[in-house]
Amino acid sequence: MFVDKATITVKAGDGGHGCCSFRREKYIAKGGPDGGDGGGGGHVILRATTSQQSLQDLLYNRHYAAPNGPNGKGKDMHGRKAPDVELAVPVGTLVYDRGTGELLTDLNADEMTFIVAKGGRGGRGNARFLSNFNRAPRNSEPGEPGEEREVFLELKTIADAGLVGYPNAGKSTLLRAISSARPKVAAYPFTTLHPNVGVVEYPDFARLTVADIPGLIEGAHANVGLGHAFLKHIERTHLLVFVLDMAGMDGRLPWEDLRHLREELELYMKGLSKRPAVIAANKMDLPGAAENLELLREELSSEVIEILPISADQGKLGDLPALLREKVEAVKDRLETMPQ
Ligand SMILES: Nc1nc2c(ncn2[C@@H]2O[C@H](COP(=O)(O)OP(=O)(O)OP(=O)(O)O)[C@@H](O)[C@H]2O)c(=O)[nH]1
Ligand SMILES: [Mg+2]
Repeated sequence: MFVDKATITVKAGDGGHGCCSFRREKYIAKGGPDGGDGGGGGHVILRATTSQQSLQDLLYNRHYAAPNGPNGKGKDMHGRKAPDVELAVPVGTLVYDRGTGELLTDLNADEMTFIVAKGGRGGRGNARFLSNFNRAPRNSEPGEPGEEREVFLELKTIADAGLVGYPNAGKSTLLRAISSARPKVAAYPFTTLHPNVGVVEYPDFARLTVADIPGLIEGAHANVGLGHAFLKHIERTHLLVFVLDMAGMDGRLPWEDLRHLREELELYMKGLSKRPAVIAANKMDLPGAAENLELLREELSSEVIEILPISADQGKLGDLPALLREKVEAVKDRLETMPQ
């Protein structure tokens, strides 16, 4: 099951209380204060990881609490800090405070962490209050309460490139061909029901992440089909890969598909269709595809966009993997040199 939204409550551990105690030993009169400090409460921490693709694990348990810190004891024994509770979430998880609606963080990199509920500090024991004016302090502090809040998590997938196309165009077949991801492939529309992210590995160990989302159809922005709910998963990709069925197997024409896809992207989010893009002209092994490729080139003659003829299910990808890398690196370079 793919889950991209979850609401959970998190409660960090309370700090332990400081202790009030005096040293008592034979032959030592007035031994002085020796009450230890309370230990800090555990934090609740969110950790982003590429090994999770969905927020599904958070669906079955909505409450997460970290343990309280132990109280301090006599003989200057301080409580040890309580262990933290860590929740793994997919990279690209946005964290909002449910109460205020404020965006708390965007966990957009692998291994990034965020303390979502801070553990309470332990209270000081009476040994800390010893002074020249007060040789026998009887005050000690209670521990601070741990933070508690309700947070809303939303996953917006982060990948270098996103595959965009009509159902059946061969997006998942392409992802299988270029990465070790294994999304389901079948000869009917809407085979893919949720986004998949695959990692493309190059001989020099460079890696590129590619997101495959369910097929888009006309009206997707208005929630027709499955597309809309998943458009947010390509919103944060650097490069769009339009996957077109060049053989027009489902009775459509590739350039019209492209036009509709761009319209849907633009209606969903202004400017999205203007992202750097390439066209993967798929199913070139089928009759009619070669003619359509010529026509597509003519249609797009006024545009600067690369069109790569491929046959994904035969593993004939031409220069596509290299081109994806080149384009993604170019976009990233540009972003890095852009003034903030
Ligand atoms: N002949 C031919 N068939 C292909 C090619 N690529 C994909 N197919 C077939 O097209 C059908 C659809 O492929 P999928 O990869 O499931 O398509 P998709 O775009 O992921 O479809 P949805 O998940 O439904 O949006 C499958 O039967 C594939 O075997 C190709 O290059 N040539
Ligand atoms: Mg698919």
